[in-house]
Amino acid sequence: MRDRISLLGVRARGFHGVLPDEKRDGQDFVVDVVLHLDLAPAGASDDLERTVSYAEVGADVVARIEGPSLDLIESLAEQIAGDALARPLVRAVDVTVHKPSAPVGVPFGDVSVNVHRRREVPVVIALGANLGDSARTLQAAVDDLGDAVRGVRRAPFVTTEPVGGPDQPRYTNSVLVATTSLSPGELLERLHAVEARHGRVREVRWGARTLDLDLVQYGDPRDGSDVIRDAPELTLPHPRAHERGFVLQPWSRVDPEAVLRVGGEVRRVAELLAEVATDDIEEL
Ligand code: A4P
Ligand code: MG
Repeated sequence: MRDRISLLGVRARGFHGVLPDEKRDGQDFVVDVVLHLDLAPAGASDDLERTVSYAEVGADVVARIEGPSLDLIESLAEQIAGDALARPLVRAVDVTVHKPSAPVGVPFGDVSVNVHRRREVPVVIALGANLGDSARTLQAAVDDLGDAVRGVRRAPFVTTEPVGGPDQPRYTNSVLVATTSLSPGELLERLHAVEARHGRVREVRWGARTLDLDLVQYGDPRDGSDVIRDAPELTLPHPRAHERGFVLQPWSRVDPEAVLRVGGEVRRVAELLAEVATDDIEEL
């Protein structure tokens, strides 16, 4: 994510430090905050709701500087980073806390700490293949995702009857749940790169493929942090996941408590699964 909002040089008086006179007399702290988020939606719509208000971030910073006394500026930086990441849309943050009057004991220009923190977002990815050694390809694809995802849990492979498209072999499918610090667009790019590495070509829609990686859900519908997007290049949640046994069955196996937004409603995946045909699904 290359887009940023920088708020530099926020100054306030605080009582942070190890020494008793720092806690008693206080001193000025200066904070720089750089937020990493996708600014394109706000740029295209001119809508403040689609970005982060730097005024609110500034108020948060001052509240932390003036707030309860801490020993370390490391802790202050951590708290400010936590506040910034708690704001919707913020993917990552850089926080620098300067303490220009710190008791260093020698003449000095500035002392500061800088932390970089990224938000981890839960994601659900559906995997499918019906050409070549499908199970092997799916396992290799999970490995190839590398540092794009963390804490990966993968459902057991199942074989399924093809849904839609021309006559084609049975599919091997699975679903993985993980977290990512990438934006939805960046993650989709990585999925496409892994598909390409495994010889995926796009000729017939819903046609046979060596590998299909679909982003089913990004964020958590339970707390409303899931991304809802209606663009052809990336629709979220995946518009057909809720009606497909080959997604719902493995997903509910790897996460029995999973939920999916369907229209305006947040539904349990196990419940959606009960509404679709599953007799053609076989565990490998
Ligand atoms: N795209 C939009 N939203 C997304 C998203 N959430 N995740 C765009 C991934 N891609 C998304 O995808 C077409 C375009 O959709 C891409 O350019 C992407 O930017 P694709 O993978 O090239 O084509 P596709 O997979 O043939 O189309 P689609 O619409 O993703 O198909 P489905 O609905 O995923 O169905 N039967 C069984 N048993 N098992 C299967 O795995 N898979 C399909 C594909 C059909 N039948 C199947 C299975
Ligand atoms: Mg696809």
